[in-house]
Amino acid sequence: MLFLSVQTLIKPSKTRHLRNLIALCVLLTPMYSIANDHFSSWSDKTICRLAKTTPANTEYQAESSKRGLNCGEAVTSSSVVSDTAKTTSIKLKVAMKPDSGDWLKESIYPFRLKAEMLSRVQTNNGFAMADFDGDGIDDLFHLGMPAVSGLIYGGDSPEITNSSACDPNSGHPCFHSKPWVAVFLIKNDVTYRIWDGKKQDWVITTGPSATEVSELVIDDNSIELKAQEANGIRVSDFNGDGVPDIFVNDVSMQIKVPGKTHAVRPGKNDLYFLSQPDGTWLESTMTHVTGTGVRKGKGLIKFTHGASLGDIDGDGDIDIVVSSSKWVGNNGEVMCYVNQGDGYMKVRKCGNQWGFEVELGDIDNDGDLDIAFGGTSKKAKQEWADVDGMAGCISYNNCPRNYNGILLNDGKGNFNKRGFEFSSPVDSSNGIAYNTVPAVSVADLDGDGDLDVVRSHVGRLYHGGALTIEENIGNGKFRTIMLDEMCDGPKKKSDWGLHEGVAGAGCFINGFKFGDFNKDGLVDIVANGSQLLKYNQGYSQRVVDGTVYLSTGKLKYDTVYPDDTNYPLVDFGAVVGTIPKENATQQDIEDELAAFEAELAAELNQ
Ligand SMILES: [Ca+2]
Ligand SMILES: [Ca+2]
Ligand SMILES: [Ca+2]
Ligand SMILES: [Ca+2]
Repeated sequence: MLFLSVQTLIKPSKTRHLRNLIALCVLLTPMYSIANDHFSSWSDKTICRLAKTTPANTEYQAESSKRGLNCGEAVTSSSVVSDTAKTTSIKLKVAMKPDSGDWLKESIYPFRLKAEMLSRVQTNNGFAMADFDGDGIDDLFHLGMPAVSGLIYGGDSPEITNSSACDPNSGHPCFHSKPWVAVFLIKNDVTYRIWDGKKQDWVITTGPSATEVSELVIDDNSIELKAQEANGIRVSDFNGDGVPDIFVNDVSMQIKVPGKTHAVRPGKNDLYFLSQPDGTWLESTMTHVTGTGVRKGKGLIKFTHGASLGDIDGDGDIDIVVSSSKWVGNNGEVMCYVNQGDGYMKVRKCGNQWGFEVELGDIDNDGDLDIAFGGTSKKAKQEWADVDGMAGCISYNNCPRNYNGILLNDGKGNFNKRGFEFSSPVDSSNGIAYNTVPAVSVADLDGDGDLDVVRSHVGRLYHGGALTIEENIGNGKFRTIMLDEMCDGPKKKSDWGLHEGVAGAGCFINGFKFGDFNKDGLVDIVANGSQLLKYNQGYSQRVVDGTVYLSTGKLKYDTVYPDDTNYPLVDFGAVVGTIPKENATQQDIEDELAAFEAELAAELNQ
C-alpha cells in the first residue's frame, strides 16, 4: 500500500504558487470523483455495521439503501460465523513476531489525530492499529485519560500522590464515567483541503483520513469497573470472529496515606472489549474473565503497568501477559490471561517477577514466546536508597525485584526462568542511572532471524529519557548497540523533582512501532512520545513523539524528526467527525486555480 501525499510530491518546489498549481492539476480528477462518491472505497460490511449501530445517521442509512444492503435484521452469531468463514480462516492467527499487531502496515503516524485527541483528553496513553473493517488498511485504536474532575495531581498535592490519583473519599466520580478508548476508521486516497499552520495557507492533500466510530465501543459496566489509570492499549482477535478485540491494562493509582510508610493503591481491573455480532465492542470482564486473583464483579486487580498479546501456550489462540507491580514477598508476579479458545479468559499466575513492562517474542528461537521484561535498575535503586529505602532487596547486592532481562517460556506458558539479564546499568549523560524501563519491544532489526530488543529508559519519577537498542547476538544473549538520550534530566540528585509530571519531567518514549518506512527492506522504528509531553513545552528537551530511527544498514540508524524534510511517515489527511465530507467542490478548485494563475502571472511580470 503506497501512501503518497501530494504535499510530499510538491515539497521540493520553492515556489509556493508553482507548487500549488501542480497540486491542483494533479488533484482535479480525484477530487471530483470523491466529491461525487465519498463512500466508494467503503466495504458493504462496514456500511452495514455503521448503519446498524448508528441508526440516527442518515448518510449510512442512505448508502446502505442505495447499495440494496439488508442491514436491518439483527445478525445472529451463526450467520456471522459463516460469513466470516467465507473470507477468513476461523483458526486464529498466532501472534508470533512480526505479526504482533504492533507493526505499522502503512507508513502512517497519526500526529493530527493525537493532537485532536489531546484537546479532548488529559493524557495520550498510546495507540494500536489493526484492520477491523477488512479493507486491508489498519484502523486506529486510541487510549487517552478522559478529562474528568476530581483527580489529584502530585504537582498540587505531593502529600497525597506521586503522580495522579482519585481520592475515593472526595465524592468525585474519578473512577471515570467517560470512555478511555476511541476508534477511528482509516480510509486511504481521500482528498482534502486543510489549513497548514506552517505555510499559513490552505493546502490540498490526498492521503489517509480518519473517521471516528467510537460509538461502537460499549461499556455498560458500573463505575466500579471503569478504568482509572489505563496505561496501554493492545488489539488482537481473542474470540476468533476475525475482528480485532481490545485490551487495556490498568496500573491504577498511588495514594499516600498519613501514618503509613508506603503508598496504597485502590486498584482497578483491566478492560477487555470483545467484538460482537452487531459490530460493536462490548466490555466483557464480568462475563469472560475468571481465575486466579479475579474477584467476582471486580476483575483482575494487579496494577498491570504493561501487557503483551500472543499465543503463550501454543494452542492457537491469543493469550495476554500482564506485568504486576504488586509486591509479593521480595518479588512479584507475572499474570496470564489464558484464552480458552473462544475469548473466555482464565487468569493464572505465570511468573514470579515484579516489574513494569512485558513484551512477548521468541527470544531464544525454540518456538515459544518468551518475555522481554522491563523493570527497575539495581544501580538506581542503590543510588536512591537514602530516599526510597531498599524495599524488596534481600541485601544491598541482591534485589530480586529489580530485573531487566528475558523470562523464558517453558513451552506451556510459564515464565519462571530467567534468561539473559541486561547487566550493565544505563546511565544518563549526567552519570545518574536510569531507573525504570517504561517501554520494551522486540523485532528482528537486522534480519538475521533472531529478535532484537528496543527499550525506553527514564530516571526516577520520569526525569530524563533515553532509548537503547540491544542486538541479539545468538543464544538469547545481547549487546547494546545504540543509546540515544532525548533528555538528560537533572544534573544532580538535589535538583530532582519530588513527583511525576513536574515541569521538565515526562520526556520519554512510551511505545515503539516498527515498519519499513522507506521501503528498502530494513526494519525502521518509530517512537511514540510520552503522555506528559505537553508539559515539556518551553523546555529545550528534544521532542520525542514520532521520532523515526530509520535503518541505514545493519543496526545503523538515522534519527529523523517529524519536521525534517525527509520524514518518511505520512500524517492523516484529515480527521473528520462522523464520515468524510468533501471540503472542496469542482468550482472551488477551478476558482483557486484561476486565482493562482493570475498571481503567478503577476509575479512573472514584475
Ligand atoms: Ca474478535
Ligand atoms: Ca493460547
Ligand atoms: Ca522461546
Ligand atoms: Ca536480529
